[in-house]
Amino acid sequence: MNTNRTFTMLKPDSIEQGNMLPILNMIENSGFKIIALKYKRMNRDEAKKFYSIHSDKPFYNDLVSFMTRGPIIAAALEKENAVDDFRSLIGSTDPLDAKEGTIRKKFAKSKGENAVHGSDSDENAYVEINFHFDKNEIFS
Ligand code: IDP
Ligand code: MG
Repeated sequence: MNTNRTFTMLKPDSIEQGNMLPILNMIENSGFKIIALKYKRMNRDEAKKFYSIHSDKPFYNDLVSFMTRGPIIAAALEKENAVDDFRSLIGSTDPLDAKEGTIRKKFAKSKGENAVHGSDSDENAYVEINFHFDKNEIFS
């Protein structure tokens, strides 16, 4: 298991509000190397599969609709301690709880539309990177 990688998505709200480049800047300025990058729109099946762990949650349908309403940026990131450091950079799920200086504090409008995704474990980072990227699309 590679512990130096994580996966992120800039969610549709970030793209709609013109925050794509400021967020990518924050990510690079925090020491993450972008080793794969894709601008794409997920279809409903992809979004349902990506978030299948939440399929029993009350917000699942809204989450799938939100994540498919427009394009996202998907990226694989490399840095020592990538998963934990990236979770620190993005802040709490609910921007009201997110610390000053975090991406969600700065850009997220609500707990649902919260600007970015970040993997929660090395295992999930591996699964999520492979969900969105072929091996030959990763430049490490
Ligand atoms: P995380 O993105 O901080 O890891 P998770 O609990 O894994 O948070 O939830 C995945 C995503 O589902 C969140 O980023 C958010 O978009 C959405 N979500 C989580 N909890 C709620 C909620 O209580 N209401 C609405 N949307 C939620
Ligand atoms: Mg999560």
